[in-house]
Amino acid sequence: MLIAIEGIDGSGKTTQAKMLVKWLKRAGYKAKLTHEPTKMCTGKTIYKVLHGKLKMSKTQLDIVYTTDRLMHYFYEIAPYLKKGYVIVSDRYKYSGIAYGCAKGNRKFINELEKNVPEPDLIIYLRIDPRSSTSRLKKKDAYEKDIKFLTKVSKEFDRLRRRKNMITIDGKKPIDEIHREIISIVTKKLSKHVK
Ligand code: ATM
Repeated sequence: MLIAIEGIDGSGKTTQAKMLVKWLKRAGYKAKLTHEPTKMCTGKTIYKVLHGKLKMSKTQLDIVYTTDRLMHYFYEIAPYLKKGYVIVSDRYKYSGIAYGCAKGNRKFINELEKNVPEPDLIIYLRIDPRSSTSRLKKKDAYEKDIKFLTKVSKEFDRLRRRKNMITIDGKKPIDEIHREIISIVTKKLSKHVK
């Protein structure tokens, strides 16, 4: 089963993804934590752009994000799904769609992402951009821009209507969010047929 944890920067995704994997392992599941952008050559290229070390147009960058996602899926996700792992991905396809659409590439992004495999469950940690940016220590190209994060947030809100996406209030205490996630994941695992 593939679980994606999504949200804007500073929404608590990484903390919750780590806590969930720890809990899954303790509960006896084979579990693996992954992240996008990846550590593969495509992910490294993305971070070079985000840190101003490489120049690329928005469209070129979106193509690299989707390529990175496909590399992620085929090398780091699919082989483990076959072995019965629960994969928890800190960002996945819906980060691509929300950030890409917020940059104004809506039609192009939707076309690019059309054939990227769907996660079984998406947990969206919803938080307002002012609260999230105040949590961030290091700022990169997008994180500096509250206006941009507000657009991304609206795009995530638009995606919330999807039936496999569950929204959690990202301002709640860490442990309370963790308990909510466990309850959602437990229900999903009990219904999940490999
Ligand atoms: P992290 O903050 O999770 O390291 O991700 C780096 C950035 O990549 C993040 N925004 N900032 N800053 C979100 C952005 N991103 C996209 O724009 N499209 C994508 O497909 C993904 C996976 C991330």
